[in-house]
Amino acid sequence: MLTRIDHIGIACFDLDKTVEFYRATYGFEVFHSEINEEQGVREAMLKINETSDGGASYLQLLEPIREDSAVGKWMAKNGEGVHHIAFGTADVDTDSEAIRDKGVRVLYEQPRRGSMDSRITFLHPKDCHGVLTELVTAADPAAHKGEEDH
Ligand code: CMX
Ligand code: CO
Repeated sequence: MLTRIDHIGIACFDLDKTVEFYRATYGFEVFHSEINEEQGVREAMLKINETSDGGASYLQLLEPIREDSAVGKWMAKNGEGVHHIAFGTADVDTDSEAIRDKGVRVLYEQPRRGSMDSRITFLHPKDCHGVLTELVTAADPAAHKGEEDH
């Protein structure tokens, strides 16, 4: 069951400047940052609020580290902006299979590693009314108390 908005993924040209904008304008601080080589991004997670399912909602700021990455390709066409939304679930495997059975293209055969050791998959935007949609199962939240990996 999808129980929260886990994050909104926002593509940016300069992660440090964008982090500073969110800090100076809204007071949001970086909760976690990392480089995800497989996804081709440098990213910062800004925690906005805890949620009633024991998880949290974040903004995920994304700077591409390769032009041919998903975010790099998207930015070449669209510039900066909202790239995807992500719903949180306790069981990404079951939920993504159920959604696949409804005829929506799930992009990965098996969920892959996402931010903070979460497990993630994506639904094709063309099957979701133009919205690239991610499903996320968080790792044990106690394992990531706002540390910086990189
Ligand atoms: N939102 C909405 N539509 C999108 C989109 C997005 N983020 N990305 C691509 N599209 C649309 C394109 O506009 C294009 O539409 P048209 O044919 O009408 O022009 C169509 O989808 C195909 O796009 P493309 O530019 O040819 O790109 P690809 O098909 O090579 O890749 C996708 C699209 C969704 C398969 C790819 O971006 C992907 O695999 N995404 C999942 C991984 C990802 O996004 N990782 C980064 C985030 C990591 C994280 O969240 O942790
Ligand atoms: Co994401």
